[in-house]
Amino acid sequence: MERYWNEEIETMSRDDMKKLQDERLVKQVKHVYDNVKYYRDLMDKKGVKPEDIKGTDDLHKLPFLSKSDLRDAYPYGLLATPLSECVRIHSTSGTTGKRVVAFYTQNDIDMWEECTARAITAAGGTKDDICQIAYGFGLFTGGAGLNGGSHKVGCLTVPMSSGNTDRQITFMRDLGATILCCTPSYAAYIGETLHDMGLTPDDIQLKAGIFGAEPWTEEMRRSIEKSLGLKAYDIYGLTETSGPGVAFECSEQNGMHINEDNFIPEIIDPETGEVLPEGEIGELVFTSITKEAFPLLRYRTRDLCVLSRNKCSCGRTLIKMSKPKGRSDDMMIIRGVNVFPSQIETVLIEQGYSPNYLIEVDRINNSDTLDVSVEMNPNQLSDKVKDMQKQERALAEAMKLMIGISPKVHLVSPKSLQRSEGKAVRVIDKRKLHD
Ligand code: DLL
Repeated sequence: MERYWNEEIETMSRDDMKKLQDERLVKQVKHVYDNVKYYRDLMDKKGVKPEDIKGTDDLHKLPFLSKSDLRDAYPYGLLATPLSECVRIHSTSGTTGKRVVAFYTQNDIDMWEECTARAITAAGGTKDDICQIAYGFGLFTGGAGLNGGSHKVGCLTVPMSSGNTDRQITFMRDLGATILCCTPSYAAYIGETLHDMGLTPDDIQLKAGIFGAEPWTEEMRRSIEKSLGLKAYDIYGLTETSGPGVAFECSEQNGMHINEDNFIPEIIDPETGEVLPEGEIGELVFTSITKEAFPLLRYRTRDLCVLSRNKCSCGRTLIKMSKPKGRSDDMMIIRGVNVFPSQIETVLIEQGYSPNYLIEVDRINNSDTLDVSVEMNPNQLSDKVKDMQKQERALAEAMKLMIGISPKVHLVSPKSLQRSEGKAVRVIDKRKLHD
């Protein structure tokens, strides 16, 4: 039997949900216009007044907001409530420029934890579960977000944070953790470590994993499910919209339900900004209709995915988003061809290789180069150079079929590539250094 955290919302009819969204959007636009000068200026520039927004059908009239706006407005420029109403901040890692700082009132935290409680429940979590949280705690939203949801559901919560993998496994065994929350790349690493310790999934009690914060493929899902003996559920979110729990997977494990009572999704053409019909791939845009301190209207996530209202076997009526294919800015354009790291990951796991790989892109003599280092599993090692070269060629051929161009594949020794305890770094694009 499917369990819901908030059955009324999660199974609400489309008409009722639209009505709720309409009301909340109108209120939110007014809140933002009245309290945030940055937005007021953007809306005035576009000639839109709060009265022009009567419901979700008018959403397209509002201006977009992008990461560069968040940077321009850093740190307080988009705050919509007095600072004295805020109780917490979280922040992005800021690897590509200035950090983004997001603010939360207590109501914002409650809404966010409600969303992660829905995700934990959809993964089968109840108050009888022991939930080990191995996302990072701190400015990153992963640890705090799942921690709060786990408390709400009433699970015994183990706030491990990431890292110290041997200790993760010891605790998991000693306490009998049943749910693991971390990034998929860290889950894969925990699975590998379990195996290296001479243990099997039968030695642990995990039944579900809630994995997100980075792109991962179906092949990776199956590999983790096998190595840890659990069912792996995807979870999506971003700091700007509160954190994990904007969308979550259910028992169908086929796309993530968006918490539409809080976040209205749109898919747009990333080039033109035109809103695309349901079913088409494009950039995901969110409008947060309940956030108080840091509400974002039509925020461009840069994540590419597809929305679907197809009936879901779990009974939830919340719209679903497909697994993001990666950020539009993760897409590599190599010799004019669009390549996503996820395509390479799919081929690797399908061909029986480990999910430990590193993609390096460079430009040599005006031509783009693509090198993929792939870790072998111990059983793939060979003393014969010829054998190794044959394996490399076969893998390069399989990748060419998938991506359309030929990479140079380098098989490297087991355990020679760096493992990830958070978000894995899969691509080094050296072309950027020359620009
Ligand atoms: O990664 C929040 C989060 C924490 C989500 C824990 C899920 C679990 P940021 O660090 O701001 O926030 O990064 C947000 O990560 O725009 C996506 O590109 C990517 N991302 C997040 N979840 C997924 C997912 C957190 N399930 C950015 N699949 C987003 C693919 C994801 N990409």
